[in-house]
Amino acid sequence: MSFSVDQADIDAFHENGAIALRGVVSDDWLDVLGKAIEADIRAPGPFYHGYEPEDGKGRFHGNLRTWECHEGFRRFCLESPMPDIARQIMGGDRVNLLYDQLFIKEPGTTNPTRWHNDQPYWPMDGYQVLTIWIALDKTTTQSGALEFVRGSHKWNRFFQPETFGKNAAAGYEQNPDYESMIDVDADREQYDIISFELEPGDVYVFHGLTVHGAGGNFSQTDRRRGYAVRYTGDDATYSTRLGVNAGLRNATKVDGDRLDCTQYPLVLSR
Ligand SMILES: O=C(O)CCC(=O)C(=O)O
Repeated sequence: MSFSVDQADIDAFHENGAIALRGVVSDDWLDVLGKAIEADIRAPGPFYHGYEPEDGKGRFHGNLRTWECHEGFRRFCLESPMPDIARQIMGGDRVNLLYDQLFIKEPGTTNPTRWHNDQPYWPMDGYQVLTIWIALDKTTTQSGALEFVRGSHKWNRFFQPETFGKNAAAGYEQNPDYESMIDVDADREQYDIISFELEPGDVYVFHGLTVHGAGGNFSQTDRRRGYAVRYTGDDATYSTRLGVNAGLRNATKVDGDRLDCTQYPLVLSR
């Protein structure tokens, strides 16, 4: 099954840096993803980055490159309508899978996802890069809907990566060319913040440079399972900047290379 993205949504993506698309992921695919998520929670792959919240309530399960460990994620990333949706939005002829990532906030996990933008964490240069974030559950303001600073992908600003757990500065090399993250919450009025609530099967699509964050899951009963798949387009090339997530690098690549390889497979080409 294919999914045709309206031109108005494509325009809104390029203008605002983030959109919501409704009814994109079928119940069958949601079932595949739901099973793969439970398998990953039982036996996480090597890039697990979850944590127990400071107040002892809830649990955050984060993990990346899960498609390399679980057949359901692999099929979804490569064979579902997602790569073609990415191509329609980015434009161009080629789509590579950069990687995928889980963001599971169990009921009562009050930890927010800090404001950040993604591309500083990623070993690639280029404008054509986006995330499709799939809602497995109803995702509301109370349960941790994502928020985006409208148009921030056009700032072309690279903010220093931080970990999402307790010790923000740990784990990432400092890049002197990156800026310190701005404190959006300290002055929310100054920024044009947009957010969308999602039903299961709806998705966010947002650019790699869009500043975004999310609240905790304050529901005591409902999970907030988000599954993010990152795709690149024609203009993407490999780049080993300082501060990039070490788990996303590839030792066989040098700066300027096309991404195509087993780790970043070419999924579509026309
Ligand atoms: O789901 C979340 O809480 C954060 C998602 C996110 O930051 C991302 O997909 O880049």
